[in-house]
Amino acid sequence: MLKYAFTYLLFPTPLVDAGRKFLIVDTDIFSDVDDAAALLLASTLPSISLLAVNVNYGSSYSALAVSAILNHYGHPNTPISLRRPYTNDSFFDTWAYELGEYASKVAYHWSGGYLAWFEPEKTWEPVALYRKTLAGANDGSVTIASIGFLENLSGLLNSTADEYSGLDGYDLVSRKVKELVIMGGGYPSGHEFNFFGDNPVSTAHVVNTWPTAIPLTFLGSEVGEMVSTGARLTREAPTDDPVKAAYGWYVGYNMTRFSWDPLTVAYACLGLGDWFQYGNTGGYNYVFPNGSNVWIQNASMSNRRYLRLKGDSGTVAEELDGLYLKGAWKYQDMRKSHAG
Ligand SMILES: *[C@@H]1O[C@H](CO)[C@@H](O)[C@H](O)[C@H]1NC(C)=O
Ligand SMILES: *[C@@H]1O[C@H](CO)[C@@H](O)[C@H](O)[C@H]1NC(C)=O
Ligand SMILES: *[C@@H]1O[C@H](CO)[C@@H](O)[C@H](O)[C@H]1NC(C)=O
Ligand SMILES: *[C@@H]1O[C@H](CO)[C@@H](O)[C@H](O)[C@H]1NC(C)=O
Ligand SMILES: *[C@@H]1O[C@H](CO)[C@@H](O)[C@H](O)[C@H]1NC(C)=O
Ligand SMILES: CC(=O)N[C@H]1CO[C@H](CO)[C@@H](O)[C@@H]1O
Repeated sequence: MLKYAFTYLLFPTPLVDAGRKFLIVDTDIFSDVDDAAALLLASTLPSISLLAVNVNYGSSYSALAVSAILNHYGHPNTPISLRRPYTNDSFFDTWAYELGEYASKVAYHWSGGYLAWFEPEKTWEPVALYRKTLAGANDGSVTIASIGFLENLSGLLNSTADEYSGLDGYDLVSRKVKELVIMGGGYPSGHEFNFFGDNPVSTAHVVNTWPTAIPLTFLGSEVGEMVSTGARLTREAPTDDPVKAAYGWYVGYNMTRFSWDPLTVAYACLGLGDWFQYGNTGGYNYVFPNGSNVWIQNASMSNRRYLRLKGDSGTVAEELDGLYLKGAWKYQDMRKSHAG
C-alpha cells in the first residue's frame, strides 16, 4: 500500500480508472521539434495513461531523447521502441541552415528513465512492443497517435501470432484499438512528408487496409500550419525544462514552430473540444503508391474523418501554448514538493 501511495504522489497515475484514456504514441522525433511538444502533452495531460512510445526514425538519439523527456515528466518506466536498423545520426538542417539539432542534447543533458545514457540497444523492436502493449490492454481501449512515418504500424498489421497474442495483426488491432489518429497527408487531397518521405508503400498499406470497423482520423499539413506555438515555452517554462530547451535549440528564443504533432496528440487525448471539427461527412482516405492522398466520397463509410480547426487559429495557438506551460509547471512543482 505504501509503495502505491508513494507512486501515486510522484506519478499521479492510478492503477485502475475507467475514465482514463490509454495512449500509444508513434513518433519520428529527430528533424522537427513539434514531436517534443507532442510528447510533453502525452506525458502531462490529465487522465492519460501513456502505455508506450514507438520511435519510427532510426537514430539512437531519437529513442534516448524520448526517454529523457518522458522521465522528466514523471514516466520513467514507459517502454520505448526504436526502429531497426538505427545509427548515431543527428539532425543537420540542410535546407535553411537555421534550425538546430536538439535530440542528442536533450538525450544527453536529461538522460535517464526507461533508457539510461547510451543504451539504445535496450529499446524494444517496434512491432513487438505494439503487440505486447495491445495484448495487455482491455478490448477497444487503446488510442494510437501516429505523428511520423507508418512503417511500424504496417509491420503491426502484417504481424502474426506470437508469445504475446494468438491473434494476427489485423485481429489484434480490431480487438484492442479504439481509434488511430494520424498526422499526415493533406485534405481533401495532398502530398505530405510523413506519407511520402519514408516508405509510401507502408503508408498506403496502413491507410488503405486499416480494419474498417476501427475509426481512423487524420490531421493534415494544412491544419498544423495554421497554428504556431512554442515561443511562450521558451520564455516562461521552468529553466530546466527539456522541451523549452528543445525549442530554444531548434527555432531559437521566443520563436514559434508549426504545431502538426501537438495538435494531433491533443485531439487523440481530448477529442474535438472547442478546437476541432470534422471536415468531411463520410468517405475515406486513399493513399497512392507515391504517398499522395485523396479523400474519396462514399456514403457507406462513416468512421474515417479528417480534422479542421473550429476555433480561431490564434486562440487555438494561445490555448495550446497554455497546455504546454501547464504541463511543464505541473511536473516542476511536483518534483519540488517531493524533494522538500
Ligand atoms: C554511437 O555512439 C555511442 C556513444 O558515443 C558509441 O558507444 C557507439 O559505438 C556509437 N555507434 C556507432 C555505430 O557509431
Ligand atoms: C506489409 O505487407 C504489405 C502488403 O503485403 C506490404 O506492402 C508492406 O510493405 C508490409 N509492411 C512491412 C513493414 O513490411
Ligand atoms: C517575443 O516576440 C513577440 C512577437 O514577435 C514580441 O512582441 C515580444 O516583444 C518578444 N518578447 C521577448 C521577451 O523577446
Ligand atoms: C501520385 O500518383 C497519383 C496517381 O497516379 C497522381 O495523380 C499524383 O499526381 C502523383 N503525385 C505526385 C506528387 O507525383
Ligand atoms: C463504399 O464502401 C463500401 C464499404 O466499404 C464498399 O463496399 C463500396 O464498394 C464503396 N463504394 C465506392 C464507390 O467506393
Ligand atoms: C517486425 C517488423 O515488421 N518490424 C518493422 C518495424 O518498422 C521498421 C521500420 O520502422 C522496420 O524496419 C521493421 O521491419
